[in-house]
Amino acid sequence: HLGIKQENLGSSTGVNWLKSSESYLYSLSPADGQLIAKVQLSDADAYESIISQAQIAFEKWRLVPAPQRGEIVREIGNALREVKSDLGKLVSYEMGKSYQEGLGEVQEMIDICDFAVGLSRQLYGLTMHSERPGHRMYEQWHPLGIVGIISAFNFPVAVWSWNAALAWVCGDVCLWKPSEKAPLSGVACQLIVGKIFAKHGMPEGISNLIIGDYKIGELMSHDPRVPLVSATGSTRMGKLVGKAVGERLGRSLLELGGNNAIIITENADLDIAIRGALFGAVGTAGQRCTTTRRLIVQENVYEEVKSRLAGAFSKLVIGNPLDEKNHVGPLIDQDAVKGYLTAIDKVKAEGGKAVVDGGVLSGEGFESGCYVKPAIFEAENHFEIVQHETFAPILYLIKYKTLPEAIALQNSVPQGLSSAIMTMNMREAEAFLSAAGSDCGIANVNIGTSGAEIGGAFGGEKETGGGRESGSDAWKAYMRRQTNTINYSTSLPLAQGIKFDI
Ligand code: UN1
Repeated sequence: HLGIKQENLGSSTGVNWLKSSESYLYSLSPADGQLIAKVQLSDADAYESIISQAQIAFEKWRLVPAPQRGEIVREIGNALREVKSDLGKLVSYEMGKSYQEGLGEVQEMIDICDFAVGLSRQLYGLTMHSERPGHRMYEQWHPLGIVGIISAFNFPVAVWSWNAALAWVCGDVCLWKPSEKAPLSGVACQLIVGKIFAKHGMPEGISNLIIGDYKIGELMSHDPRVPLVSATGSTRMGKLVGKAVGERLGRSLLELGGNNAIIITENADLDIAIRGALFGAVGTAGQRCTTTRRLIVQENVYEEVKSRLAGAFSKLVIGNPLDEKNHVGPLIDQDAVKGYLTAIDKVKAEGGKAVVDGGVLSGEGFESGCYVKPAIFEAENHFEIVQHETFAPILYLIKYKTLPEAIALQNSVPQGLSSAIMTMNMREAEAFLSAAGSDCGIANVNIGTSGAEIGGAFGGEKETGGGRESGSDAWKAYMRRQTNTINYSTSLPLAQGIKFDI
């Protein structure tokens, strides 16, 4: 139903599919281990032809009035509504998240399109009062150019759309390198949007897809023709991108690893706390950058939280993500399973105690070897493995006595993406949200760490990279600001009262 055919399994500039190298990327489903398709990898030549198409497209697209650009994004949102279940299913099959979460991911895409449509009439600049008589000052926001988007397997389509929908209404054109682990989802999206731009007679190259490995990421990062590179993925990758883009003084927008904690105080509504922690820890099989990795629990409720959570984990049904009776699907691949097993060995070696032990599932339905048991360990925050983001469903339980201690533990990791406190006590909640509270880009009260809505700015501090995508005023990263001073008087006074007469 998504129109994916043999001839469009590769890179493209809109509806024009490029034939490039004879190397392929194999898209394997972690759900059943089957090969879904092989997708043609692009090389440096294909990259060059895409960049020239994108440059030509930008010349035209930047002059289309922003509300008209918004109208096209509205149609993209409507097209996504039509294919929600098919695209949700493809995402679920290709990367292994539950079908419900696949649908949720497509809903995020629809939501950001709606947001972008409204934004297309609200790309506001300020006006200022000039200190000089007969002068007017204002600022305006202009399109930036080609936006490079590097996305990760865990949200293979939504994170691209957060960037692309905003970039398009801002008048930019996009060059998207989807995750090597989910290229088909990328192809499906390019087919959906390519047709809509073509229907409006817009040039090829407003939406570009480039299927490739890290070398394509390197080309983009070093390329001054790409003024903004927005990258989502590991801290290791983000440091490389940030360094390369920084060297040419380009802009990067980085959304990297998280090590997100929920503080559960003795004043928490434990029903909500347990449910929030459960979905936070095992949703997307622990492969969200917002996944709850640490639970910092007050000592008076620690034992109760521990036993209730263990009870909840025992009810989790693990299996094929397309079967809606299952709560938890597979990890993305065998490497991820290795990472999960290594983390479990490490936490045990450092003195962690299993509350719910892990393990790899085998037998019927688990042939891909990617299904693992969500696990809980009692641990200490300073353990090396606890400081590290393992992209798997492993939850660390940490005990605390006082709230300042809990906040210090929450902040004592290199990452700073998402955080939450579970409490019915207003003083505790406000202390957590204060300047001396959570140091993360996202701080919640009485909800978990994951599942952010698109209306807020999304991203985090420290090793999370500092970028903000999606809602609020994140659009400003996709435009260049210009300050304009206009003299409508008959003289030429200088600013700061400087006299310069001859
Ligand atoms: C990610 O894991 O990279 O807040 C994005 C959430 C989702 C997005 C996660 N809305 O969990």
